[in-house]
This record gives sequence, structure tokens and C-alpha cells, in this order.
Amino acid sequence: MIYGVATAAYQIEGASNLGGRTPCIWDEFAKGDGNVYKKQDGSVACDHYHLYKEDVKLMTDLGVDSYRFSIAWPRIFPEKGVFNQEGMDYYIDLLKELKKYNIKASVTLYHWDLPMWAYNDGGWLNRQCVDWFIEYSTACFKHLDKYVYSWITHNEPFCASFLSHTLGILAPGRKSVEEGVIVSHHLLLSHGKVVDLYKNTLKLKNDIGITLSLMWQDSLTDSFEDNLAKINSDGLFNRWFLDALFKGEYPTYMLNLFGSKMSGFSFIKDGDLKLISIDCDFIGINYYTRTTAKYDSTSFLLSMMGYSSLPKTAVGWDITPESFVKTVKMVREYTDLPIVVTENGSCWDDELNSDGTINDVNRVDYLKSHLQVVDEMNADGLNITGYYAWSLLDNYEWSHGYSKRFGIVYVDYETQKRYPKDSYYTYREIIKKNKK
Ligand code: IFM
Repeated sequence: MIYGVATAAYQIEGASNLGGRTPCIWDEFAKGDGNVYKKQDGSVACDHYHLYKEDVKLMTDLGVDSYRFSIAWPRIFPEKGVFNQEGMDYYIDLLKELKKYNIKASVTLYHWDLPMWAYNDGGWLNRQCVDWFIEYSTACFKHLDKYVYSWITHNEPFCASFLSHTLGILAPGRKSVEEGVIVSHHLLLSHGKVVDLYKNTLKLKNDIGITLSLMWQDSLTDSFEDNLAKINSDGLFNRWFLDALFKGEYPTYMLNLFGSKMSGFSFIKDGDLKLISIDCDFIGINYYTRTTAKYDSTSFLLSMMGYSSLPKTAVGWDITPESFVKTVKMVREYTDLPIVVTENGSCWDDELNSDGTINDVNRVDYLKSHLQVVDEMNADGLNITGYYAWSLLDNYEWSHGYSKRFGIVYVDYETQKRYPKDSYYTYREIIKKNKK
């Protein structure tokens, strides 16, 4: 079992105008009224761009086997068709530093920082974006594959499509069912094409997969209507992606639901679903919580989030390791591939004590209870091969800006000083014990 920590470029790097990088959709979205807490952006973040050696040292002291991070596309291609060696060199330096300490690199190609030049030309709504993504991925494979342990094409395509283009709460903040569906298809298509490129054209041999944000759905009550709501929410959050990736089809009931809000499905071309369902080496899942679905006749999904009495984190997410097990079992209905938990963690209002300690008891409990069920699931033969805590550092939590902390290391954003929290030491003990 691989133990790791995870981050993403836009959330930690900062240096948004250094090294030839150009703006991404988040730089722009953050400027808009009401999009992000206090209009905060990722221009400085945790300054990991400059402090990466210090952060690798934190990982080394933690004893993790692996570090999952993402590459900022606009550092590598700051303009359409223009490759930036300086951007690539930054990641080569980071990867060399990780190698020095025997930390395996798990690299995500797309964690939501679409370059503005691509967005201005239609972004993921434009099928050509798939080709731009292939060009970018090819450059990453060529320069970085020798340092990398595993590749992840996309992080949470649900968020990059429906949360970003239908519900409008993530960049670029669009509110259209049709756009969400088209974007989800192009993201999945780009995944399939990039895996095909990696395995069949370039014939590279490291592991490659995709990461889904799966969210277990319960119905608020046993009523017929709430059950219907649950089926539809499950379809949107989970089955739309799982069915496409593992069955090579989209769920018909979702096509029917979406269809009433769309002008058609001509953007789905012959052969797309075959490519989308290409064989991978693992499936990544990010698990945090579950939701309860309640019938809502005014929503296109006939569903809204219902009340739940379960204990919650500081972003209001239910704490339920039981739903983690249900989520993994749901994935097992689709595939025997190794499951990598590419993110799991919790958000709390941490306080830095005057002696530099942070007693994040709630995060410690969450971490322990979720790692405990990982052990139990593996004892039951569910074959989870990796677990990555989200996150190494407190960081830019998208529309919450810096107001929400998920790190096992506290970041003082004024000084950029890092303070390991109690959860960091707990995780270190667990890793040590499990390595014996
Ligand atoms: O911070 C995010 C991450 O970027 C994607 N998965 C969920 C995390 C917590 O919200």
C-alpha cells in the first residue's frame, strides 16, 4: 500500500506570472463579483513555486511513499502552440528533488487550471480543446515520464464540467446544463485519447488512470420521490462517469433528463465512447462525504440536497466512513482495477497556538477513521493500493479562497511559514506502523 499526500498546482504554487506562465480561468474567475471569498486568487498561494524544497522535506519527514501534484498547463503552453521550457524545467527540478528522497511522483495533468487562451477559444466546449490537451500531455510525457511513477489525466471531471459549467460555482462559472454535458464529454474524450497516446503510440510503461470525485447518495426518506431524486443525483455525480469509463455508454435515464435541456447530442461522435472506455492501470477516487437527495420538481435533476443529521466538517460535509466503504463497493461493481484513493481529508477551522502547535483533533479523528476502513476494505479484498491525504498544506480552496483549511500542515499566509498539525504527526505514526 502506497501512502501519500496530494496537492494541486493552482492551489499551492503561486508565482502566477513568473517563469512564463500566463493566466488560467481561475485567475480570471476570482476577479468576478461574488465568485470567490474576498476575490482571493492563487497568485501567491503557498508559494510552493519557490518553497518546494522545504515542502519535499516535510514529506520526507512524514515518511510518505508518494506525492501527488498537478502540472499547470499555462506554465507549459502559455500561448496556443507555444511551448515554454522554463515552465517544464520547474517540474523537472521538483521531480528530481522527489527522486532524491525516494518519493514516487503521481502527476495529474489537469486539475482545473485551463489556460485563458484555450478558454477564449471556446475552452472545453470546443472539441479542439482535446487536441490542445493532447499536445500539452505529449510534452509532459516526453520531458517528465522518466521521473514519474503514475499519471492521472484528469482530476474530478464532474467538478470541471457540471460544477463549473452547469452549477457555476467553479471557474469559469457558467450555468448551462448543455454546456456541462458537452464539457464532461470532451474531458472524458481527452482522457481516452491521452491514455491511447501514452500506451499505444508512445508505448510508455508507467501507470496511467483518471481520478473521479465520487459521492455516495442516500435518499432523504424512503418515499418514491426521494428515491427518484437519489437515482438522478447518483447518475450525475457518479454513474455518468463510471458508465462511460467502464461500460462505454452514458446512462440512458441521464441522457433523457439532459436531453430536455439540450439541442441534441451531435457532439458525441462515432468511436468516442470506445476511446473513453480504454483500459487504464488503476482508477483514482477522491472520497470526502455523501449527500442526501430530496425530490425537487423545479430542478432539472428533480433533486436537491436534503438535510442530514450526521456530524459535519467545517465546510458542512457529512462525516461518514461507512459511505466510503459503499463508494468503493460501488466502484467494484464496475471494475477489478486497483483503486487508488487519490484524495481524502477534512476541513476544520484550525487555530495556531502560541507555541506553534495545532491541535486539530477533528482532522485526526477523520484521518484515523477513514484509514481504518481502508484497512478493513483491504482485508475484505477490495484492493485499494494507495491512499493520499488531502492535503499536505492548507491551500487555496477554490471559491472559499484561503478561508478553509484542509492541510495536515498549517500555512501562515503572511509569513509562508509551515507548521505541522497534530494530524501530520498522527499520519506519520500510522505510516510508520504500517511499514513495519
Ligand atoms: O481542494 C479540493 C481539490 O482541489 C479537489 N478535491 C476536493 C478538494 C477539497 O474540496
